[in-house]
Amino acid sequence: MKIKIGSSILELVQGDITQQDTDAIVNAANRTLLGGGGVDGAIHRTAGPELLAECRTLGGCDTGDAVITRGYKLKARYVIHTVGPVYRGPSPNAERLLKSAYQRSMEVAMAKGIRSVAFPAISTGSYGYPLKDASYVALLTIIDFLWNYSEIKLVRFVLFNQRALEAFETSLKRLNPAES
Ligand code: AR6
Repeated sequence: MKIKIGSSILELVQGDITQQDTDAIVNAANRTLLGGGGVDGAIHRTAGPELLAECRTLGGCDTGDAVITRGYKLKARYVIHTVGPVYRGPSPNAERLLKSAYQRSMEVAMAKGIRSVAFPAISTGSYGYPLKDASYVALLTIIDFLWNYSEIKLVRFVLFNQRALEAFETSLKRLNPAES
């Protein structure tokens, strides 16, 4: 599924974030930035040990913030590492922090002159954020950003399985009823 937001494209695909050829891919990291499982583990494995070496120099990242490194052996030139909230039940704070993770990632991308970014579904794996709610917050934040800033021409959500893809498709239809 693909929609236009101003002069930019927002796309939902099923796939593996490590294989994306966008200028940057986003990592669902933790505050240490020293690696982990899920997307984080897969990105570090594909990028190679130089990525961890660069991450060690950064001194961590707060929840809801984002930092950028090179992509090393990845197809993407850059990795934007962001930290989503650990989900402990519905709360305005969890929603605010998830929104912030997407927004800060886009700001960091824009500051580097990046034109295309691929995102995973931040916080929906080990951090336990329900896909239905997380997908809505993710899409609302990105759509809002793309309406306000047109420098980033492509945002691709790369969903790991059919269930995640369907959750994002349902949320996108809710946000953009003309598209079905
Ligand atoms: N490509 C795209 N999506 C993926 C991939 C992949 N290769 N692998 C998993 N997913 P998670 P979080 C999906 O746990 O919830 C790490 O240990 C997965 O199905 O990677 O933000 C970090 O170090 C899920 O929908 O990230 C942190 O400690 C989504 O990506 C913690 O996990 C996010 O799952 C962060 O947890």
